[in-house]
Amino acid sequence: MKRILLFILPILILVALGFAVSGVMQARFTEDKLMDDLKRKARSVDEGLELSAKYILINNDLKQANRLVDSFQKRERLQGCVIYDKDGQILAITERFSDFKQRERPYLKDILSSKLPRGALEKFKEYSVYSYILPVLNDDESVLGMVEVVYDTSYMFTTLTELWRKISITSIALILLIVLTALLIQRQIFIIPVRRLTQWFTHFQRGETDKLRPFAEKGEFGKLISEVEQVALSIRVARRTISDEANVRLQKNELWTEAKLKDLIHAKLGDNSLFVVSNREPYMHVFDENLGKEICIRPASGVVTAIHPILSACGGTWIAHGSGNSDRKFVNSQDKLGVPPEDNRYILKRVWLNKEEEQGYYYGFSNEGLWPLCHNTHTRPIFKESDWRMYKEVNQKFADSILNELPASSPFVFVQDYHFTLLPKMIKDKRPDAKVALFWHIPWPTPEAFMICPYQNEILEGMLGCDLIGFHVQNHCNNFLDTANRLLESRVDTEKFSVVRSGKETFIRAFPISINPRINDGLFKVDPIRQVEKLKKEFELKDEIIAVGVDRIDYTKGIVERILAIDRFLDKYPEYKKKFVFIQLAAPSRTHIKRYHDLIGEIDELVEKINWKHIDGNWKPIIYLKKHFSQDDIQPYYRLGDICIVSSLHDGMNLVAKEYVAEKDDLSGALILSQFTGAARELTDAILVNPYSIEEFADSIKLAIQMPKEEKKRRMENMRSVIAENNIYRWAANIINEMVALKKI
Ligand code: ADQ
Repeated sequence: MKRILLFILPILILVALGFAVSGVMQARFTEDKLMDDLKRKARSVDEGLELSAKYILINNDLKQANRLVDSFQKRERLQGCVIYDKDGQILAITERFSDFKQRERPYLKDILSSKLPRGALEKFKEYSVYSYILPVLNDDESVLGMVEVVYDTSYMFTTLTELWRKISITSIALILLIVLTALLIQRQIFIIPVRRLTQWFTHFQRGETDKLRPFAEKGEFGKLISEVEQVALSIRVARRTISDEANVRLQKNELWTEAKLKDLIHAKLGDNSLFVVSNREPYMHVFDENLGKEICIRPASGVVTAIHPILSACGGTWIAHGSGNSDRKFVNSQDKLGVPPEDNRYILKRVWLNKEEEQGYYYGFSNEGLWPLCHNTHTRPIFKESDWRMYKEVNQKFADSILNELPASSPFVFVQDYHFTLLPKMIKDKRPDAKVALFWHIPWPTPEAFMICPYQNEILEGMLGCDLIGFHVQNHCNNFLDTANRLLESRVDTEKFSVVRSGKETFIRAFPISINPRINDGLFKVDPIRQVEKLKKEFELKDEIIAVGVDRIDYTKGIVERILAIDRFLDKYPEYKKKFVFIQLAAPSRTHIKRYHDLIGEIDELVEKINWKHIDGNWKPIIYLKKHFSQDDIQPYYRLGDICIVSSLHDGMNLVAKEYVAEKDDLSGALILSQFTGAARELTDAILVNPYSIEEFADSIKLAIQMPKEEKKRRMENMRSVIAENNIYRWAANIINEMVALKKI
């Protein structure tokens, strides 16, 4: 619009100026001409009256004089006639000008003495009139009197107004015509070709066109098209080369790395890049009150921790809720931005939710309903009809946003978690060719537990829109198959591990999620040993045994049980007083939900109480750091920790356990791990505990402290090789391989 205005406005101004100048000139000319006509007319009428006036004045014929002046009264428009005697006294006057009798008219004397006629404009009432006075001379050249004709000039102004009206109408019509023509020309020579080029490039990007050339065009635009053609060609060649090289490298049997995953994606998915959708976004822009400016943070979320390295490696588009209070400031017109901000590796598309949507879909149905439903923590799920309605609406909103992005041929959509159970079906209904996978990051409950959900059928049907559903562990897969078998009219194939419903088959597989163990490859931003020393100094630590816990504040993470176990440990083994310190890093989350709000208060109080109970001089057993840390800031705590405590009451996987192990490259340290985490199935060398059994938990802390160095080393080595082998790249590769294999079934 701005550009069109820039194009049209100068033309408009010039045309309008042209019309204004020529209009003024034409009006002037017309006005002069009309005035001239009037003067001539007045003079000739007056001269025509001269003889009659002479006769009247010589004979002093008042009757004739009045007849003459009265004849003007009948004329249309304001016209009049006055006959004066030789002293300048009025003998007869047209009635409508009788006011002249009262007027002082000093110039009459001048006319009588000079014997010269006089024509001038005069004011009469509200009118402007033209008066022409002619002296009437006798044969001996003596003055007999005067005769005056008066003409109203207002018709001149009417004529001029009419003229201006015509000039304006013509100008406006011409201006409109010029603007229209300019717009048509601009559309023809600029907008249409640009639109065609944009369409061609969009299709090319989506892999929908095989045409090598956008279209033929000459001149400057032709040069632009040729440049676009070159870029497209380079992209085509690069894609092909990468895909060939990728196939070669994939044959090698090495550990899964970022590069290898990249190769796999290029080889198996080709140009069809990955579309990931999750509720939590990988980067949030928030206003930092202390710094007084916007900052970009990585949220504390297992999903983000896991998926970010994959998209960093392979590119693609991540669609997520833009929940940062400054998020809108950092997106383009399509609500997209390149991330990481300092090194754009993939596209983040933010979906906006209003308060009502966020409350109903996220806090309500997802986190007060589905989250407790899927975790055995004895927290009662809350299902509200209004929350469910919002949940459905938001799923549809995300579906629309994704469908907008999908390329023409076989895209791969990878949906994350319990926030989007309805999304797979919504996508499949519109794009049956799309391959849709859902990864369920939390546990799947037994059919009996799931059955209490009032919307069980819609949820299962939505999920079964997928080609593949992944869970962390086989047990969750089994629970899901049982649930589908019991609650839906479907066929469960226990050999293929799939659910068939209405002719559509969904495969169920276990893919234990992991982390990117690159964190121990020496690429630290800050020297880790110096960081550890800094922490020791900050917390005035000397040779104490340090245990750490790193969690979102969530009732499933067993933070309360952990603190109770520490209390019991110190009661039971008082010799460790002043020799043991537990540091808990805790990121508040979902604080608008009462259960979470209450939990924050409960933990605050408990920490206070236990510290007060055991405090001795400068020593207290628990250092509680309630805030969100960056990944770089968490690493030194893992290094500092002789022990890491993960005590979830129920957890899909738990990445903190894996992060701790990955960080311990000196093979020191011991992991105390709840047996109710998915991670416990893989990290069998951890000290496994039942967090509900405070006694056993307390003893496991002692066991971790007293474990011989060699034993710790052996266990840590085993756990590290599990994580190195089963890293996040293998996890993603397994899912992609499975999807590609499914295509061929
Ligand atoms: P979460 O329940 O979020 O994820 P988890 O696996 O424990 O869980 O990962 C939490 C992540 O947040 C870790 O990367 C951790 O470093 C980070 N974090 C923890 N405390 C933090 C703090 N104070 N500041 C900043 N970051 C912090 C869900 C499931 C899990 C599953 C993951 C991945 O509940 O079972 O393992 O998804 O699938």
